[in-house]
Amino acid sequence: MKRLTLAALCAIATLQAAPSQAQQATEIRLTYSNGQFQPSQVSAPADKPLSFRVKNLDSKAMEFESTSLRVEKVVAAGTEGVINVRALKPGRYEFYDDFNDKARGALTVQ
Ligand SMILES: [Cu+2]
Repeated sequence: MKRLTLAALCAIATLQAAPSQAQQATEIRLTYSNGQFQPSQVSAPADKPLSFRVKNLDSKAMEFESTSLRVEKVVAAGTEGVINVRALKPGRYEFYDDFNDKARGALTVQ
């Protein structure tokens, strides 16, 4: 998502970050290279906060985004982004690179 919703989403992400860090978060490590997430399918336990660590190995920026997780974060080329997510109910949550239609993945929470 871009433009008007960006500020709102960023505010949500910031608010969620503080309580997540107090509890023990499940860490999910992803790399992004050649325009793809690796791995693209990940899983995590329900009812625990999560932290995605996304390492962008490509030479241009990507934006880790998920509508269902209500997060988005630009990760500059050659850097790592940390995205904190609230504790989740069981389900499937898709994520993608908002700058690249072909980069998609999913988180399964169970
Ligand atoms: Cu976006």
